[in-house]
Amino acid sequence: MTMRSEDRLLVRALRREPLPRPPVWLMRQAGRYLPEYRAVRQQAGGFLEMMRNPEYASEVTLQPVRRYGMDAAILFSDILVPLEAMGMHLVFDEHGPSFPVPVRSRGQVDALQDVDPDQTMGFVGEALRRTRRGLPDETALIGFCGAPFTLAAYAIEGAGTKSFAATRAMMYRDESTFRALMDKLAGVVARHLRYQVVHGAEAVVLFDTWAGTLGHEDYLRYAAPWSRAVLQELAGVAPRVLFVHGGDHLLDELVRSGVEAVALDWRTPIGKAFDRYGDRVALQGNLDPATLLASPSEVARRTNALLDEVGGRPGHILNLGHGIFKETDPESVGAFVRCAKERAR
Ligand code: 1CP
Repeated sequence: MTMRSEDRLLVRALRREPLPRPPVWLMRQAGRYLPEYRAVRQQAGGFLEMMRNPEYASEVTLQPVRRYGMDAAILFSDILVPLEAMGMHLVFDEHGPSFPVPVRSRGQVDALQDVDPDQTMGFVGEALRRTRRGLPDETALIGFCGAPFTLAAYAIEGAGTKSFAATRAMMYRDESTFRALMDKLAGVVARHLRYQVVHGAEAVVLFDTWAGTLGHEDYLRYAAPWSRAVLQELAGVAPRVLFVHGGDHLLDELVRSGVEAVALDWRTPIGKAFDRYGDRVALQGNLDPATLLASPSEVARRTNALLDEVGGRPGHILNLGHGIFKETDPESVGAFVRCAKERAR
C-alpha cells in the first residue's frame, strides 16, 4: 500500500508531531559534489539543458536520495526559472547564472510577462511527476520558488552581487517601479508554487535568500508584504518553509508570517530558536555547510552536538544552514544523514 503524503516523516515534522527521529535533507543536495551529478551534467551539455529536460532533472533529483536515503527530495531546478519564463534571457557560464539585460525601467517591468506555469514551465511539472514515480514511498517531494524580493534583486542586478546597489537605488529612488515589479513577481511566484503542488510537491520552500541583506525596517517595507502575500495564497495548500540567508535579525517577522517552518542559517543558535519559536513553527537547519568539509567523524560529532542542542523537540528538520559546497566529500554527507537516521529511539 502506498504511504499517504501526510504520513511521511518530513510532513509530520512540519506539523510538529513528536517523532522517533528528525527527518533530514540538504539544501542543494543535488549538485556538483556528486560524481553522478557531474556525469549527467556533462551528458546534458550544461546546467540549463539539464534543468529543462524532465528526464535529467528527475534523475539528478533522485541521485542523492538513492545514495543516502534522505527523507525528502527537492526538485532540481532553480529560482531563476520563473524570471526566464517571464521573458528575461538567462545565461549560465563559469561565473554562474546571469541575465545580460537587467530590468531597470518601468517599461521593462511592464514588458515582463505574467506567466502561467502550465503554459511556460511544463518541464517542471513533468519533472515532479517523474520524480515522484522514482522516489521511495517514504520520501517526501519538495517544490520551491524564489521569493519576490530575491527574484527582483536578480532581475534588477542581472547577476549575483554583494552590494545590491542597483536594487537599492530602485527601491529608494523609483519605488513605484520597484513595487510594480514586486507585484508582478508575487503573482508568478504564487502560481508557480501552486502549480508544483498540483504536480506532486508535498511541501514548498520559499527562498528569500537576499532579504537578509535588508535591515529590519527595509525588510518590512520592501520585502515582507510580497512574501506574505505569496505565503497566504499557499496557506492550506501545502506546508510552507521560509528561508532567509543571514536572517537572524528578521526571525520574529519570519515566524509571524504564519509559515509552518522557518529554515535557519547556521549563524542562529538553534537551541535558542527552539526556546523562542518552537511552540509556533517547525525549524529547519542548521549546520554550517562548511562543516561538511571536515572529516566524516568530525561531521558526525558536530551534527550530534546540534541534535543534542535541539534535544528531540518536535518540529526539527535536520538540514544545513545554506547550500552544500561543491568541494564537499560525499562521505561527509553520508555521515551527516546517518546522524539523523541513527537517532531512532
Ligand atoms: O552545476 C552547476 O554548476 C549548477 C549549480 C546550481 C545548482 C545545483 C545552480 C546554479 N542551481 C542549482 C540548483 C538549485 N538552486 C536548487 C535545486 C535543488 C537542491 O538540490 O537544493 C535550488 C533549490 C536552488 C535555489 C537557488 N538558486 C537559490 C536559493 C537558495 C540558496 O542557495 O540561497 C539561489 C540564490 C539560486 C541562484 C543560483 N543558481 C545557481 C547558482 C550558482 C546560484 C547562486 C548565484 C549567486 O549567488 O549569484
